[in-house]
Amino acid sequence: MPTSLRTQVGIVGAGPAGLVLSHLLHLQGIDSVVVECRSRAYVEERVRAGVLEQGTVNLLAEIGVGERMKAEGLVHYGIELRFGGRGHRIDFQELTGGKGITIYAQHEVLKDLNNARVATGGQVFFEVEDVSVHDFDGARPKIRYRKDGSDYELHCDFIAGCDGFHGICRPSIPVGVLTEYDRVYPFGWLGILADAPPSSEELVYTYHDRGFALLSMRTPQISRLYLQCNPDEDIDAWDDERIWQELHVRLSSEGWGLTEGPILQKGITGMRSFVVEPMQYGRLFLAGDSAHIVPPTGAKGLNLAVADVQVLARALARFYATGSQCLLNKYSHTCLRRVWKVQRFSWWMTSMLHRFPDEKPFDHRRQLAELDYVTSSRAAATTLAENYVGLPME
Ligand code: RFL
Ligand code: PHB
Repeated sequence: MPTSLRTQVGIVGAGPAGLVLSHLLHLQGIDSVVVECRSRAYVEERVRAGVLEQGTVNLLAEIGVGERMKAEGLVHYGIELRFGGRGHRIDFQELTGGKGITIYAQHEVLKDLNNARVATGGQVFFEVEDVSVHDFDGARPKIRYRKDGSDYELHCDFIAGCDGFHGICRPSIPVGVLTEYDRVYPFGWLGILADAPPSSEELVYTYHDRGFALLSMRTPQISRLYLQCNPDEDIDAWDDERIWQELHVRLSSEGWGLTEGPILQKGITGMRSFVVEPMQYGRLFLAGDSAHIVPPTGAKGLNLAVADVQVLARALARFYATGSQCLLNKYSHTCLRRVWKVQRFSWWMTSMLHRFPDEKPFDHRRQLAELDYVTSSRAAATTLAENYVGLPME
């Protein structure tokens, strides 16, 4: 017989969505348990996103996990778009009435969240196995899992599926309920983390004949760089010398140089756009990457995950305060309006900045015209800026 446990909200996954949700609920006096299949060390070291929208920064500060982010995060008020060997700055501050973004690694956010959950008595169970979700079409859903060789059954009022794109929550919803919208791009990103001071103060998005390249960073000492590559590229075919050589070529600009350093980590990521509708079935709510994926060109995945759980936490708080399911019933609709706008932006940035294997000379000229337009028209630059710093919540 499994050991029976009880909580109000059972959360699958301790990524940004799961941990922010758990902390938001705690602050409203709502009890939750998070179950995570990986170890705490793995989650806190996995290199992923780095760009936080102003709204994400504000939320993290409001919920009391912003201290290190405020001290160590790098605040940027613009990005550079580079093409034809020349850079063009998009000035966020001027175009959005003073807004900016903060560079602070996703795994640092997760460390801060885990520390806050531990300090406030939060229950986050790492390295659990065989997680499954049950009975969410009725009023008494359950999460079953194994931990340290023992079986558990967690009884809850609601389940939050925050278990990412490859999680088990979305596939547990009966066939025919969800509609999937999907686009897979014919390229990937080869990403490196390098022990080298960033060669530019702001992020540089480059469109080059040989493909897209991005210069980003984590700290004043550590650079994060990406190259467009084939989706099935073999990472072993890219030794450090080849990576730096390609970065030099694609990022080159007159009077500018790229500083090299030891490569600390490298990997290849596929690129896709994906949405399921609705983001809810019965008492199971999907949030973050379990419900949608964006290609990283717009730097939106983490921010969208945080936006979803803000909506969900507010809806759950209303339910526990008043018994009203009104906001819970609107959860999917509320999130999806914003999700689709962010999908559009991420698709647009991706389409504008990458070389496509099947493109015609017409497409290439059109992309260059688009870049020229975005960097020379205030109206066009404003649409990029207001999406990049983050659209309003509702
Ligand atoms: P996560 O972070 O994938 O967390 C899901 C968690 O669930 C766990 N899990 C399970 N736990 C229990 N049982 C199971 N059966 C489970 N299956 C899975 C997983 O171990 C994991 O800990 O999803 P979440 O919380 O929705 O957060 C989404 C973000 O992580 C993601 O969107 C971003 O990293 C995307 N992203 C970026 N987003 C940004 O906002 N700004 C960026 O600059 C940015 N850059 C990026 C990115 C993603 C990248 N990669 C590697 C995909 C750059 C890259 C290269
Ligand atoms: C990153 O720093 O990892 C990063 C920055 C901007 C993006 C994607 C990733 O668009």
